[in-house]
Formats: sequence, structure tokens, C-alpha cells
Amino acid sequence: VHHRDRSKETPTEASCFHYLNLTSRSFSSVIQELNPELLMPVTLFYLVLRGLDTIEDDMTLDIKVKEPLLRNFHEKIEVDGWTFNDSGPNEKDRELLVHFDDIITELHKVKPEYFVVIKDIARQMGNGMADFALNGDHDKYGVITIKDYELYCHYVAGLVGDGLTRLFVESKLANPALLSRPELAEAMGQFLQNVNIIRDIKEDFDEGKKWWPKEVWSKHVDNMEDLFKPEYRQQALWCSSEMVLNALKHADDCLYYMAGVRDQSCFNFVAIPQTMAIATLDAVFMNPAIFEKNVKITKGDACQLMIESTQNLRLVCEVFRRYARRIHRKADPRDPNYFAICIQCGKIEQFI
Ligand code: PS7
Ligand code: MN
Ligand code: MN
Ligand code: MN
Ligand code: MN
Ligand code: MN
Repeated sequence: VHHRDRSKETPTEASCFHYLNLTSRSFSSVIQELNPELLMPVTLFYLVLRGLDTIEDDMTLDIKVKEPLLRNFHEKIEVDGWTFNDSGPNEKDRELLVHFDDIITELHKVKPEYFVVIKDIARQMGNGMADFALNGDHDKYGVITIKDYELYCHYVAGLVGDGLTRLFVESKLANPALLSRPELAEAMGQFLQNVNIIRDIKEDFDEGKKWWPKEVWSKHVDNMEDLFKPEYRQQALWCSSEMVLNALKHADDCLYYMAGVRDQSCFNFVAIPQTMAIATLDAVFMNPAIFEKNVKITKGDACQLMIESTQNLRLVCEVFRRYARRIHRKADPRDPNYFAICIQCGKIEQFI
């Protein structure tokens, strides 16, 4: 049941949904089923952040062009008719920037309370992305400390959690108490982004993006590229298991966050990506294939998760427990992180 009513859509509204469908595999359907009050604000929020990410990801853009574009993107959304035509090769996402005037037209129609949230998060995210894009050593080392890694994940995902929470509370669709526990929204974003960065390791590395922190990989290999060499497979696996452990630490706060979401459509929207994330964590855990290709959960599992994520918190906790048990069973006593992983899984298995 989409809340879109195509017969009443303006051409620019229809254009926004076109770019939503074009640029998102995982979010487009859940967003389109959102409560009508938040349908357009969240669609536009997504498209603004997707625009930022397209600029961030474009390794063909000169840093002299990229940096100011990221830092001032929140000002561009004020300018009627603004578009960007010089973005690089990613064809689908490029289209979004070429037609960004349509998104801006619709942004100017949303309630000011929602617009300020979108603008504020775009400002913070753009500046954070610019800081990391500017890091001169990135080509050589990428992210250095776990603290830096968490800061990067805060900019590209924790902030999304903050912005969405403000939209949910403003529209009275979530418990305002969530605003006094900002670490819970942060955990929601960190969990999704940590899993994305683990899963995308090969693809990101090949594109010159090194998001796995040196503080982690240097315990296992001397150079980051060794992670991809067959002779270092065992070390690479222990390294990936430490990345999985870092992600798992956010799981219980995600469950606490979801307890605060009142509206069913918002619950579905926040829960589906989270259950997909813990299932993906199980799929990548102890899986050497991540160093060769992009590992995905099966279509069947994704369908099952959709059903289980659109009912209630009890079922979502059950999904978390199920995947925590699977991860727990795969843990290897020879792994330096074995005990820590067992403890983290145990916490999820015993959650409420
Ligand atoms: C629900 C409290 C506004 C719905 C949803 C576009 C995915 C793209 O895809 O590796 O591998 O190329 O470049 C917290 C979504 C965090 C973010 C971050 C959950 C906006 C989204 C822009 C908070 C999604 C985490 C870059 C930055 O990774 O991606 C609640 C809505 C959520 C967008 C994600 C992605 C970052 C990203 P890809 P990258
Ligand atoms: Mn991206
Ligand atoms: Mn990116
Ligand atoms: Mn076109
Ligand atoms: Mn256009
Ligand atoms: Mn990614």
C-alpha cells in the first residue's frame, strides 16, 4: 500500500519519486509506504543526502570542485533552478544531480520545521564528508584510528539517524524521549554504516576508498592491500571479525531505539534496514568471499525479513536473536576476538 497518489502528483513530485526509485534499491519501497505526513519530507531528505553522496563518491571530481560543493550543498538547496552537470561516471546517480532543480522545487513546499532539519543535516554531513575527502593521506592510509572511523560513520549515517528522529518527533510519530537519548539514533546509523563498510570492502578499496581503520587492519597485516591476497586470508578473516565485533556493539541500542517508534509505517521504515543489516553481518562474518566480491543475503531471506520487520518489536528482537546465534556459532576460538564476539552475541541473545 503505497501512500503515493499518482493522479494528484505534480510533475516535479513524480520526478522526485523517479529519482528515488532510480537511486535506491533498499530504501525506495519502505519510504513510499511512509505515513503521508512524512512521505515527501523523507523522500526529499533521502534525495538531498543521495546527492551529497554522489558528489562524495565521485573520484573523478577535482578536490577543488568537490570540497566547496560538499561544504555548501545546504546552500544550493535554497537556490531555485540549481543543478550540477559535471559529475562523473555513476550514470544513475548523476541523473539525480542533473535534475536537482526538481528536488529543490519540492523542498521549497515542505513545512519549514522539516526543511530546517534537512538543511541542518545536509550542512553537517557535507562538511564532514569534505573533511574526510580532504585528508591528504587518504590515498595512502585511509582512515587511521577507530575514533576517526566512528566520526566518519557519524557524518554519513549517525546524522541521518538524528535528522530522521527529529522528523519523527516533530510529526508526533515517535516518542519525544528519543531526543534525550541521542546515542540511540547514532547507534541506528552506525550499525547500518558499519555493515555497509564491511560488506563493500573490496569495491571501496578498488575505488581508492579505505574506510577500514588502520588501527584495526594493522594488527593483522602490514599493508591494507594484503587483505585481498590469498596468502593472508586467515589474517584478513580475523581482521573482518574485529570489524563485525565493532558493528555488533551497536545492536542493543538499535533495539532500544525501535521501542520508541510509535507509528507502524515509521517502525517498518526503521526496522527493515536494521534486520537486513544484521542478516548481512551474518553473511559477511567468517566469509572470505568479501575480499573478492560483494556478498549479499538471498532474495528468500530478504522476503522473510520484510515480513518479520513489519509487525512488532518482539519479532524484530527475535530476528536479532536468530542472527546473533548464527554469528555466535560461527565464532572460532582461534580468533583473537573470539571472547568479545561471544559476549556481544550473548547480550543480543538475552535482550529482554
Ligand atoms: C532510522 C534512526 C534519509 C532514509 C537510514 C543517502 C545507507 C549513502 O550506498 O558507502 O555503498 O554507495 O557511499 C537511523 C536515508 C542511515 C545517506 C548511509 C538510520 C539517507 C543511512 C547518505 C539512519 C541515506 C545509512 C554512504 C550517505 O555510504 O554508500 C534511523 C534516508 C540511516 C543516504 C546510509 C550511506 C552513506 C550514505 P553506498 P556509501
Ligand atoms: Mn555511496
Ligand atoms: Mn559515500
Ligand atoms: Mn537526463
Ligand atoms: Mn529537471
Ligand atoms: Mn558503501
